[in-house]
This record gives sequence, C-alpha cells and structure tokens, in this order.
Amino acid sequence: MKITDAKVIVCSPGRNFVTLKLTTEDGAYGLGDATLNGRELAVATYLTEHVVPLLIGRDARRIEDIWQYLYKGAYWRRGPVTMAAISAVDTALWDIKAKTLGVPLYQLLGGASRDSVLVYGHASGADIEEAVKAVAHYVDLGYKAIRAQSGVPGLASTYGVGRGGMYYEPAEKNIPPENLWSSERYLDFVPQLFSRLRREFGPDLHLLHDAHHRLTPIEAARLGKELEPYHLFWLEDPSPAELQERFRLIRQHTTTPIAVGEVFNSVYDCQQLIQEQLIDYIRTTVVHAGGISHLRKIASLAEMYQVRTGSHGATDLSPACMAAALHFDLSVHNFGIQEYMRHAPETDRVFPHSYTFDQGHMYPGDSPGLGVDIDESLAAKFPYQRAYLPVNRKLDGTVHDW
Ligand code: EZ4
Ligand code: CO
Repeated sequence: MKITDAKVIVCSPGRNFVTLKLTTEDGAYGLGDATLNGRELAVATYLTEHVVPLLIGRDARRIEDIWQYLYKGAYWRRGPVTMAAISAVDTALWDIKAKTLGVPLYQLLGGASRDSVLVYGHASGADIEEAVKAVAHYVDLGYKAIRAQSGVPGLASTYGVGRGGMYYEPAEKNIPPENLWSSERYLDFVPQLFSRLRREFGPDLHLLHDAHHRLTPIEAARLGKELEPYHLFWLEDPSPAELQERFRLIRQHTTTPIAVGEVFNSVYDCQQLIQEQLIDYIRTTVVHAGGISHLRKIASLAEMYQVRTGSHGATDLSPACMAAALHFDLSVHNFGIQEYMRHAPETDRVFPHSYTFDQGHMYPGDSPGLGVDIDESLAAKFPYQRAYLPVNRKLDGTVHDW
C-alpha cells in the first residue's frame, strides 16, 4: 500500500494549524497534526522540503519502520520541529491503518481500557470573583475537573487569563506582546484563589493549576506546600524542566501532585522525572512528542513508575491531535486526565470530527481511524497569519519564562 501523495495544509481558522494529509495508492488517506505554536512554518517547511520527498512510494503499513527511518535517518535528532513533523507522519499512518481495517484507532492500540476519557477545562477570571464565576460556569457545563487561573493583583496580565468568555488563546498576531511578571505577587496570591475555590465548590471537584514554568524550585516547593490544604488534582509546570533533577527539591517539600511535559519532545526529556518518580503526571502529547508510536513508549515507561498520563490539549493542538489523544487516552492503562480546551467554531468547521463531550468526559467515537477530516476548500479561506506567544519579563525588565 504505497503512499502516493503527501500534502502539507497550513490554515488559520481561528488560529494557525499545520496538517499533513497522506494518501495511498488505493485512495485511503490519513491526517496528522504538525502545529508548533508561533513557529508553524518551520515545521511546514521541514515536512514539505525534507520529509515529503522521502514518503512517496513508501509502504504506508510500515508505521514503526517509517518512524525510525525519519528519526534515525535524519541524523539530527529530537527538537520540537523534527518531532512535530515525525508526529504528523506517524498519526496520519495510524489513521490510514485503522481506516483500512475499518476500526476506530483505539481498537488497534489494545482496545478501550475505560468507558470514557476524563477531561479538564480552563476557567479563568481577571480576579478571584471572576474566576469563581468562570469555574461555576464550567461546573454547569458538566466538567468534573477544572483548571483555574486568575489575574494577580499588581500585574497587568498573566498566563492563563482569557479576555472573557470560554476561549483562552495566548498567541497574538504580529510581534509578540511583552508581559510583566512578579513571582512574589503571584506566590502571595494563588493560595487565596484556591482557598476560596475549595470553600465555594466543596471537596469533590477536581481543581488544577498551571504555574507555566515561572518559579524556581524552592518557590515551587513553597507554592505546592501552601496549596496542600486545597487538594489540587495537580500543579502543572511549577518550574522549567530542562534540568530534570531540579524537581527533586520540589518533591522533597510537598505532596501536591506535579504534572510536567507539554513542551517535551521525547522520552529522553522525561526519563529522569519518571524513573525517580519526581512527577505524578506526564503531559507529553501526540503532536509534540513523536506521535502515537512514541507517546505509547513514554506511557509504558511511566506505567512502570506509577506515573499517569495527562496530555496537553490546548487550542493550538488541532482536532487531528485531539482525536489522536482521545484514542490514546481510552486505550492506555495508566491514563490520568486529558486537557480539553474547546476550539473556535471555525476550527471545528474546518476539521469535522466524531469525538464528543458529555458530563466532563470525552469519547473518540467509533468512526474508522481517528474520526477527523479536513475540509480543504474551507481551510483555504483561512490563510496563515503570523502570530507569536507572548514574551515575559520581570518587573525590572529581565527576560523571564513565559
Ligand atoms: O501555553 O498551548 O496547559 N496548557 C498550556 C497552554 C500553552 C500553549 C502554548 O502553545 O500551558 O496554554
Ligand atoms: Co500548561
């Protein structure tokens, strides 16, 4: 079953997406997400110039062989651009295989390990009162797990706080905005937010929070400790994780569960975090960590160390990635939770899909393959628009982690 066509589709229905569409000689096709927020065209070019010529004529059934060919064959390994490109190929090939066999993808991954996939949504507000209202809204929608973020007194803007409504979209058109940051103000404030949320919503609701890589290990330790009374489901990205051993310090100080990994590209980025049990949830996702094939290997390592999965699922991960994530989540034994940020309506129109949300859980659906399509003529009506994630500085002007 030879690959006869490979098309890289760049579109911007609400935000930018890069999608790979592979077609085989018998007309079957598959989709893979290759979106890298703020650096989209690097992956599109990597695919078009360097990967597509290698795929034509190759046997679409040999998923693992093609993965290894693209990974080892490039000589230059890992990195977000390379791995997003490999992920897209891998996901599209799994889609083709499952469609050809006439089964939803999760059936090829060992079948369902559970009946549904627990997801969490993003609630945010400019201050505590607004955040309480936003969480209440998500509760009304049926969510059982909610990530809560709030504006911090004395800071004009912070990560995770939307400009109103249900949609949080951090990427902005043109040159990136610069935010100002104070870890001191943030650390003083966040425990107040969760004290209020726990009082308001009782013990059963799962509450999560994303520190978005902004704290030192000892600051993260303090935050984790002060949040212990409010029993978070997790504290995400408390500190940048290039240096995995820095999480030892956080771990020594707090029982608040820790989740890390949305920017990781391979198992080598989280090997120490997992093997030393420095985290509770690994957040690697299909599009940025080598596709379904590699994500399963990460999950298998994590399973041995009682680390569960909690894949990234923000709006910059396309419906093709979301669908792939749901098949993975349904099948893998050590699943924990899945992030789910609703896409803009125009994104959903460009990518019709079979996955559904009900009462805080999601279902990939039983369409063969991923259960996601792309309307190419509609996609063409939304051309690429350069956009960047914000840049962060401390109050004295020093560049900080965003
Ligand atoms: O900032 O996806 O947990 N979710 C996140 C996201 C990321 C964006 C970056 O592209 O941290 O909002
Ligand atoms: Co995050």
